[in-house]
This record gives sequence, C-alpha cells and structure tokens, in this order.
Amino acid sequence: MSDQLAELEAAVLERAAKITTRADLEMLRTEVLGRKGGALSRAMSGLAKLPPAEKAEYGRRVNETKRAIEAALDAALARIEKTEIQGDLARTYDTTFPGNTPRSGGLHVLRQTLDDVVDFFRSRGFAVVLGPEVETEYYAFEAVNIPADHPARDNMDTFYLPNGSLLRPHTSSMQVRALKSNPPPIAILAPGRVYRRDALDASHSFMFHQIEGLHVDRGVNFGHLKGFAADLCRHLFGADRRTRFRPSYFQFTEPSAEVDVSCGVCAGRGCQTCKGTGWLEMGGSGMVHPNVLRASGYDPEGFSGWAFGLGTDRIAMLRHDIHDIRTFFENDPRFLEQFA
Ligand code: 2U9
Repeated sequence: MSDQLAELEAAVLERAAKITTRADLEMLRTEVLGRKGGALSRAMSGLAKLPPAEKAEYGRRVNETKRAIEAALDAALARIEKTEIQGDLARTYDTTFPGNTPRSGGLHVLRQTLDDVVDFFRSRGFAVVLGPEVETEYYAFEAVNIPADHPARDNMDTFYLPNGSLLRPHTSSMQVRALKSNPPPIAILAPGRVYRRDALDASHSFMFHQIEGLHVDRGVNFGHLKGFAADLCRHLFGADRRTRFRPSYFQFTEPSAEVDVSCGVCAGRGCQTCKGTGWLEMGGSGMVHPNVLRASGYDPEGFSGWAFGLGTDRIAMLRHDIHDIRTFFENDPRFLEQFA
C-alpha cells in the first residue's frame, strides 16, 4: 500500500512539473485530490481493509502524500501565473523598443541669466532685494532725482494706474527703499520686471527685465565700479572680453557711463553684429547722484557709491545670439527647449 502512495506521489509531481496551463492543472487536481473518485480518496478507502495495527501509520502516509501533492500543484500554479504575467507584458509592451522620453522642464533662459549675475554678486557679498512692481511716483521718480517735468514721467512713457501709482519703469525704486531702511554699507542687487510704454518690436517690449547693482559706503569710487564691471563682463561673456566706459547721462548718477563689452563675434575688429564698432552695449552705470544719496538720508560729503543697470533680456540676447526680445515671452517650446 505504501509503495502505491509513493508511486502516486512521484507520478503526480512529475506531471505537475510539466503542466503549462491552468486547465490541465485543474484536471490533474481533480484527478488526484477530487473527493469522489480522486486517486487519493481511493487510496484512503483502502484503509478499512487494513489490520488495526497498520491503520494509523497508513493514515499518516496518506496525509503526507496529500501535502506533498498540494505543494507541487501550488508551485505549478505559481509558475503558470508568472508565465502569464510575462506574456501579458510582452504583448502590451515591446520592452526592447525605444520609449518616449518624457519632456523635462528647465529654467527659462532669462532666469538662467539672472541666476548667473546673482551668483557673481552673491559671491562678492551682495544681497538681493525684491520689491513691488506697482510703485509710487515718489520712489520711481522723485527719490532718484527725476524731476516732475522729465519726459520719463509722461504717461506716454510710463503706465499709470487710476489711483496715481504706476508700474515701475526701473528697479531703482527698490534700491532707494533698501538705502532708506538699512544702515551703511549697502551692497545690493535689485532684479525684476519693469514696464515702459514702448511699442513692441524685436528690441522693445512694454515689459522687460532689469538687474541693478548698488554699493554705497565711505570711500567708494569710480575705480571700484570699473573693477566690478570688468569682472562681471568676463564672468558673463568670457575671460577674453574687454570692457570700455563711454561718458553718458542718467538722472540718478553723476558722472555716468555706458559700459560696452568687446564684440565676441569679431574679437573687437568690427563686424555686422557690432555694426563695425567692435563693441556691444552692456548697460549703464555711474556714481550715485548726491541728490539721490540725500533723498535716502545719506550725507554725500561722507558717503559715495556706484550703481549700474543691466537689461537681463539684452544680456541673454547677447550671450545666446537671440535676435528678438518677443521670443522670451511667447512661450514657444521650440524656442524655450534650446536652453532647458
Ligand atoms: C540708485 C542710484 C542709482 C542704476 C543705473 C543705469 C545706469 C542704466 C539701464 C541699462 C539698460 C536700464 O535696463 S536698461 O534699459 N540702466 O543705464 N541704471 S545707473 O542707478 C541707480 C539705481 C539706484 C539709488
């Protein structure tokens, strides 16, 4: 009898190992473990004919065989399920096919430009100051020495709100706020959006970006400004670039100077890009006007400072050979992706 059980177990285990479908597996399960007519129930029915001394041992052997067979059938089911999943996967995806790479975002090229200027000044101890885009006439004009009859104050140039406040035309107003509310020395960078009533074309926009820097302390002179401007030029455009200062005029600085950087296309020899001059305009600068210092509560006899202004958009256009300021704001992914 025991030999028969061993043979049954061996035969079922061998068949279970070869089964590949659920249907075949269920057939085998019924054939062997079925309550009525299953091979194991039949073996169990032989129990009655055994002498009492052998019954217990035989019963134990039947149970052992049953457990071994159940384990083999379970293992076969697990194997079949695994193959089914793999089959599903293979049908749904060709895992060898190149997938669709999801588009990843990136910083806007203007933000990258700003971050680069901010890095330069932060490493030299400057703090970044932010402020409101809706300004009062006082901070936008009066405090930076722009008199009431100045054309910039005309509503042809500046956006006024019905309540008499305005959209800031430059970030200088933030510099004044910072000067007024902090003790010297002042070393700050004021970046942000500014607004002017300009008609939209390739180089003008009613909204653009500025970065202004300001250093006020005792003994600050034009040489400090030149050093900073030259270093910033090299940081932004490359170690081989030169800078030059051209006398200029701004209400909030005296003396004032335009800062030019040598043309990177022709190395200063003169080409189409620089209109034959060998130089590209980078921004404006100067020594803070005594009236501006006074308006912020600083005595111009004891304190002096330099200031500069950059157009973030213009710097990005120069660095990346971009020819139209409108492309920054149109959100065309074909443009934006080039800088992501
Ligand atoms: C304070 C005192 C002085 C900021 C300055 C310029 C020169 C300048 C332009 C560059 C290109 C504006 O974006 S742009 O169109 N800016 O030429 N800005 S000096 O001078 C200040 C600022 C604040 C208290």
